[in-house]
Amino acid sequence: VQATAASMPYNATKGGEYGAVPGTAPATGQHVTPPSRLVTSGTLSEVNTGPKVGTQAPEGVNATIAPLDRVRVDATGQVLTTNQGVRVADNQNSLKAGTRGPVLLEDFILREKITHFDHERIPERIVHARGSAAHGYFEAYEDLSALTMAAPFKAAGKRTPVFVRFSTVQGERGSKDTARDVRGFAVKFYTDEGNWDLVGNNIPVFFIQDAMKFPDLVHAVKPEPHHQMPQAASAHDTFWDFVSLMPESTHMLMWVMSDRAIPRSYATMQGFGVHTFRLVNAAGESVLVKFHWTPKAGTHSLTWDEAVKISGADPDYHRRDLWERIESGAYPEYELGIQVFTEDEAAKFSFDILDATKIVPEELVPVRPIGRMVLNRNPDNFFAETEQVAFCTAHIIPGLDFTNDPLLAGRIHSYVDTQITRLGGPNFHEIPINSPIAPVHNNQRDGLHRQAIHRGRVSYEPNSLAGGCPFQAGAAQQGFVSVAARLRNREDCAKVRAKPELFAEHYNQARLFYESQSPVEKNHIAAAFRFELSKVTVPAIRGRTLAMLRNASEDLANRVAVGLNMPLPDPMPKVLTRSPKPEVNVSAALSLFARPGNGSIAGRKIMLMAADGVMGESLLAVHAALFEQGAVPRIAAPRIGPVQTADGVELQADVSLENEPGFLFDALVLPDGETAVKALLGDGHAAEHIRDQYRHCKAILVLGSGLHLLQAAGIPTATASEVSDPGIVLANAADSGAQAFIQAVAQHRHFQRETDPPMV
Ligand code: HDE
Repeated sequence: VQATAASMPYNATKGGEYGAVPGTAPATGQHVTPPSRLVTSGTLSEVNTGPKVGTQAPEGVNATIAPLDRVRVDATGQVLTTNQGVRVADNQNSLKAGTRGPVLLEDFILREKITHFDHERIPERIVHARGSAAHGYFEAYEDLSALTMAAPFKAAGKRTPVFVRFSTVQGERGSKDTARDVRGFAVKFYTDEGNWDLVGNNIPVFFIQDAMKFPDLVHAVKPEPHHQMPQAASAHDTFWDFVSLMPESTHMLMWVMSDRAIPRSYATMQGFGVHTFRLVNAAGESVLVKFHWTPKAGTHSLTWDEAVKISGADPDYHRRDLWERIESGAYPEYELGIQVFTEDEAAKFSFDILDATKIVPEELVPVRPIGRMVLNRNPDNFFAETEQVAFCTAHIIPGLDFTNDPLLAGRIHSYVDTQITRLGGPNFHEIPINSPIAPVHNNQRDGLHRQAIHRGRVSYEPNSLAGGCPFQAGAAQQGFVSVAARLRNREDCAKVRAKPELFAEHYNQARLFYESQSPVEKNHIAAAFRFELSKVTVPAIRGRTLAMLRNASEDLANRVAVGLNMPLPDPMPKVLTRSPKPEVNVSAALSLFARPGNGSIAGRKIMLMAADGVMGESLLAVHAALFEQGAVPRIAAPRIGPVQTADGVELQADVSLENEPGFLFDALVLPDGETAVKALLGDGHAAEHIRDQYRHCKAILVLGSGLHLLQAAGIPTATASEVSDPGIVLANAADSGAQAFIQAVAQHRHFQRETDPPMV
C-alpha cells in the first residue's frame, strides 16, 4: 500500500498543489498557503538557487527560472479581481435590471470576462501543432573552442539552460501522440551570448530538398481539404500521390515507414539537426557539422498495432509519459554528438552535404560526443510556455553559421515569419519563454504588444546624442560575423533555378537505410508500406510508389507488392543514369537496435494484475523490486480501490482493467492466488490485456497460478514446462522471478514471438 502511494507520478515537493501531506489533494474549496518559491519547497529545479547564467551550476539549475518568476502568478490565498485589479464581489451572476430582467450593457465585469474568453485561442502552428515541452540544461563535456566559439561549448562542465519542445508534424493541436509521423525535436539554448534554436527532428533526413516544395508537401500530407480527413495520418491518397511523384522523398519514406515514426517515448528517440551547419572558431576558421541527440535510455519504439490502440485509449500518451518521467525524477537525458568534416572532405563524398535528403554515414565521419542534455522541469503553464515558445532556425549565435542548403534557407525565413501571425506581431521575442537571458539592446521600437519601455530620445544609429549607444560590437566583442564562405564553383554565381547534379541521386541512401535494418525492422517497414498504401484508393499511386521502391530495394518492393496483391511495375526511370558509388553499403548505426540504452527500466509503466484473493506477498515483492529500479508499477484490478489479499491485507488498485487497457503498459505481471485468478478469468479485459502484451512482444511475469490466465488467453507456449519465450518469465517457489523479469523488461520487446499476421 505504501509503495503504491509513493509511486504516484508527481513530484511530492510540490506541496502547495497537493496539500501538506504529500499525495493528498486539498479538499474542494480549501485554499492552501503557497510554498515560498525558490526556497525549499519548489520543484527539484526550483529549490536550486545556484548561479543562473551559463557558468558551472549545480544539478538542476535552470537559468530561466529567475527571469520567468517575474511573470509567474500563483493565486493561492488571493482575492479574485478584474484585469485592472478591481476586486470582484460576485462571480456568479451578471448585472440585471431585476432578477428576471435584461442583462445590462454596463456590466464591465461580465464583458471583460467574456471578451477575454472569446480571444483565448491563437492560431495553431501550421505544422508541428501538437507538442509537449520541458525545461532542462545542456552541459558541455569539454572546451570546444578550437572548433567553435559558441557559448555552450566554451568550458568543460558549463551548463546552459534549455527549453525543448517535441511534436508531431501532421496532426492538429488536439490530435493523438502516437500517429505514424516524424517527431519535432526543437531545442532552445538560452546562452549567455543570445538564444540558439536547434530546430531538429527525430529523423536525420527530410522529404524534400528545396524550400520551394514545402507548402506542397504539407498540403499533401495534411487532412485532405474537401473533407478534412484523415487526422494525423499519412495513409491517404494526396500524401502518396505527392511523394510518389517526388523520388527525392524515397530515403525519408524508409525512415517514416520504420519504427522511428512511432517512438515509445520522447525519452527514447534520437534527434538530429538535419542540415549541415558550420562551426566557427575565434580565428574565423570554419568546419562543417551535423548535430545528433542520442537518448541515454536507448532508442525504443512502439509496434504499429499498439500505437493504433494507444491513440484511442490515451491520445496524450507521449505528453503524459514526458510529464510523469520528469515529475517522478526519471529525467530524460540525451547526449549531443557532432560529425565534423571539412569542405574539402565533403567535396569528395558521393552525395552533396547541402542535400537534406542525405545523411553523412557514421562510418564516413564518426559522431563525437560533446555534451549531455537533461530535462528536469515541467512547464508551469502549457499555453504560456509550450504553446507560446517560438523556435526559429534564424536564431543562431557567434560560433555557428549556416550552409547553403536550399531547404535551410527557406526555414531561416519561415520561422520568424510564421511567429508574426501565430503570436500576433513582431515582439514575440519579449514573451517570457522566448526572451533571451543575454541583454537585448537595439533601435527597434513599437509594434503590437511591446513590453519594453525604452528610455531616451534616440532610436537610431549612428547617433551622438546617446553617446553612440547601443554600439556595434566588433568580432572582438563577440559580434556575430557571417563566415565569408567562398563558392567553390564560380559558375554557381549565375542566377539559376536549378539543383546540383548529385541532388538527382535519390536511391543510394534509401537502400543503405533498408539494408542496415535488422530482419524485424525490415518486416515492420514492409508492413508499414503495405498498411499505408492499402489505404490509398487510387491504384496508380500504389503502382508508382512500387516503381520508386524498386530503385531502392527489390526485396522491399517485392514484399510490398505481395502485401498489396499487385504485380511489380517497371522501375521508375532515373534522372542520373550513372549513379555515384556509395562509400558504405551497410551502416549498423542506422538500426534502432544499435542503441539499446543503459539497461535502465526507469519510467517504464508496468501493470500488476490483481483481484480479491490475490497472494499479496509475491505481488508486493515484485512491486517493490520494480519501484526500486525507478519503474512505475501499477496495481490493476477489475475496479479501482481496495483489493483484499488472501492473507487479509488490503491493497489499493491504482487503475481498473477497464480504465487503463493493458497496451498502455510496458510489461505485465500475472498474480498468484486461486480466487483472484478465477475472478480475472471471468473478466474479458484480463484476457484482452494478456493477448495485447503478447502480441506487442512485451515481457510478462507469471506468478504461480497466474499461469491459468496465460493459458486461457490462448498464449501458444503457455504450459509450465514448455515456456521457451525469453519474454515470459515464470516465477517458482525458489525465485520470485523479479530479477529475470526486470531484465526482460529492459530488453523492451521480444520480437522472436512476432508473426505476420499475428497468431494471437
Ligand atoms: Fe519546420 N516549420 N519547416 N522543419 N519545423 C515549423 O514554425 C518549415 C523542416 C520543425 O516545436 C513552423 O513555429 C519550412 C525541417 C520543427 O515549435 C514553420 C521548411 C525540419 C518545428 C516551419 C521546414 C523542421 C517546425 C510551423 C522547409 C527538421 C516545430 C510553426 C523549408 C530539421 C517547432 C513554427 C516547435 C515548425 C517551416 C522543414 C523541424 C511553418 C518552410 C527540415 C521541430 O515555420
